[in-house]
Amino acid sequence: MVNTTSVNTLMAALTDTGRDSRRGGYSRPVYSAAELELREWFAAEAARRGLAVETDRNGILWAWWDLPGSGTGTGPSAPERRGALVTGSHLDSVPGGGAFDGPLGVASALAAVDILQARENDGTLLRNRALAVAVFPEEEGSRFGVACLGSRLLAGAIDPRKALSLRDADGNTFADVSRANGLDPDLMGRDDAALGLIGDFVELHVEQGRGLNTEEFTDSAGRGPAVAVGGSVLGHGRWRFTISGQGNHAGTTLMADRSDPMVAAAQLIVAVRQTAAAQAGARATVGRLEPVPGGTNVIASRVDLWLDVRHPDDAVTAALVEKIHGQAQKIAAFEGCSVQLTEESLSGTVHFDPALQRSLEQSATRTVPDAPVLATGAGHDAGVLAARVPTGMLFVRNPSGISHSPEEYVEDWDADTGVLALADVLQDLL
Ligand code: HGY
Ligand code: MN
Ligand code: MN
Repeated sequence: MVNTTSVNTLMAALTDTGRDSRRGGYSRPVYSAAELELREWFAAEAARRGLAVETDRNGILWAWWDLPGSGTGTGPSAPERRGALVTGSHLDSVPGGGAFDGPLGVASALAAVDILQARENDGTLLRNRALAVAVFPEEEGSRFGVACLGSRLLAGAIDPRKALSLRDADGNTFADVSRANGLDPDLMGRDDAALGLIGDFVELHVEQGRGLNTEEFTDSAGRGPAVAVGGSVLGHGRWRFTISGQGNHAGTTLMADRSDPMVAAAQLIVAVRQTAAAQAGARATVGRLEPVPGGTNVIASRVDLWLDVRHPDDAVTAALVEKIHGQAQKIAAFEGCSVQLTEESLSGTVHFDPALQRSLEQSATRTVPDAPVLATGAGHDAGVLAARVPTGMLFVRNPSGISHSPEEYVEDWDADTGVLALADVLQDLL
């Protein structure tokens, strides 16, 4: 009899991996020692459940629960795997991120497999298809700058040459780092064989926002549904502004003689906030700014800053970026600087497969009767894969709604409820 393991027990095993003492929270960039340690944890937990663990040519981990009596021929070509049900998420994090963004979906998938294997053993589950738990690399884009890099490569949503030439802060290319982790860059990119195996993809994820905690869903005691079904993923993009001025000495350069890109950057960041605040539903953020050379007694010669803009309407996102670019040009000119804009990634708003969403609503509400359907402002691999296969999401309540921060949190009982809902969703789809 498979003994089921609580998702909280599985998550507890990750508590010390990739802790960031300077930022707080966790820093687990793709292919860092911390993320590789989590990959090993996942492979060991999957093997303990008798799942066949494989790494595909894009570095995506697949743990296969094959149909009974399936041929031993594993690998993506195994015919019995066609139309499989796939669940999972990511293990990499943002710098100083929370414990749940990504790992909760992976740990919940493993805990749901325990429940489903117990149901198959006692005859209450008869499966018509294989199940796989997938782990996608570089979902956060924290090391190489493009979010959902693994699922974009799989789906053909990024030119592999662009992906492979991306560099991390130390100048390592994604090609070199992939090669150092056993992949062949020449084989990376759209993988129709692997995609052809996916019948449906369902991702469980910590809720990033307070949708489940609004008055609409919570009672006077603050109790509310632990789970929501995903309806859509907000379109989002990332742009890099390079503002160039005149590097100089902080002590010998009079204020009137300066072309200081840091001053231009500061004004631009305020303009970004004002422009987005004036547009209903828009989000625009500058979370990363890198002055060159970055000395205390040095007027910067250049400042790179990254803009993250999101809105339900892709045309509004484009118009916001255009407006902000115009503001940047004016501000830079006034400061005697120049500015260059580079689009680094862009994804349109995604609405999940309606039939799969209805199935998730029916199944999830067995465990969580009042589970609402919520949009998410965060990007996900499920959002990228939606262009190629039917995908859906479940969100688990996060009391504060805070994410991409050490304060991200999920109550144990909500996490357990999320697993039960996921198990029911997967069972009905199997
Ligand atoms: O940026 C995002 O929305 C996601 O967490 N990668
Ligand atoms: Mn995530
Ligand atoms: Mn995230």
